Amino acid sequence: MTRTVRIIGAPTDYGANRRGVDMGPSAIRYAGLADQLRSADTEPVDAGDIRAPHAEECDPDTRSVPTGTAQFFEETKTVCTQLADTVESTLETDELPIVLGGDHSVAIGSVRGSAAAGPLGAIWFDAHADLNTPATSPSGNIHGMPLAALLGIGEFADQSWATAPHLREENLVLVGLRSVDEAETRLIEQRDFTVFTMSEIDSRGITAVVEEALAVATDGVDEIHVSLDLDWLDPTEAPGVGTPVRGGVTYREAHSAMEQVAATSAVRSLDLVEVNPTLDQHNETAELATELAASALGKRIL
Ligand code: 4U7
Ligand code: MN
Ligand code: MN
Ligand code: MN
Repeated sequence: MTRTVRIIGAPTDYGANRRGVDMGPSAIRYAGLADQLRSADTEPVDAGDIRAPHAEECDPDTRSVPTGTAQFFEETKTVCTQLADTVESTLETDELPIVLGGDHSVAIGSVRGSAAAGPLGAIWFDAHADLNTPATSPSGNIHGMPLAALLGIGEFADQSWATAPHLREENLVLVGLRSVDEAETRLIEQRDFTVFTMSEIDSRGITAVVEEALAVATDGVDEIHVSLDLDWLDPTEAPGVGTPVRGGVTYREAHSAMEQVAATSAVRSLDLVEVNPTLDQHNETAELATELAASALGKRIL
């Protein structure tokens, strides 16, 4: 049966320092997302973009967290609440939501909405751990905090709009880390989720690492959320991202990982985030995002 995929744009960039990822949804559409999804035997329906304010319209200091810095906290709350509702209702009609960021703060909404449908594992393909809290963040940028928010860590403990009770921490896996802050390292030591750094990919190979990551993510749950931050890839392959870090996975490793994801048939929802077309030569990072989405949803060569 052909699966319907609902494309939901979440054009934010206030969660990051560098401007321009708000153009990600347009860039990914222009790069041919719908055609790629059809080539993966799915039927795309475009729901348009949810309304996200431009940073210039807002006061960056609005925040209702008692300590630390979380810029554009109120805007993030409003947009993520709306996005969570959209993702939740998409799943109620049995469609698969693909959320186009935007900066990675939008994943607070997409994962919360996805987890509303029942117990959920998740894989975070990212150079970063996204586990800062307002008190530990070196930048105050919420795109570095979505996992802490979803797990209710630190100042997020009483932020019910941000937490995802059905996201199972023991089924959460981070893959490809190479830029982790000190407080994030402490959390990784203390908490129940699983992480694989780039060095593990170097020594064990992408296939073995992703196989284990998927086994952990799906252990005891039927479905997973896949959050693909394009900075997971090496900047030579994906230059159009807000926070590039050298030493990421190659084009072929990324495809191979997404093909393994597809083989589980366990994907409930997907994010494509942090695409910044202003840093591309000819929209190549958005194009890559569309190809990887197709691989993750089962596009075959033969
Ligand atoms: B992304 C950072 F300090 N950790 O918190 C921070 F290095 O969604 C970067 O993964 C966060 O792109 C990157 O600001 C967030 C920084
Ligand atoms: Mn991220
Ligand atoms: Mn990242
Ligand atoms: Mn980023």
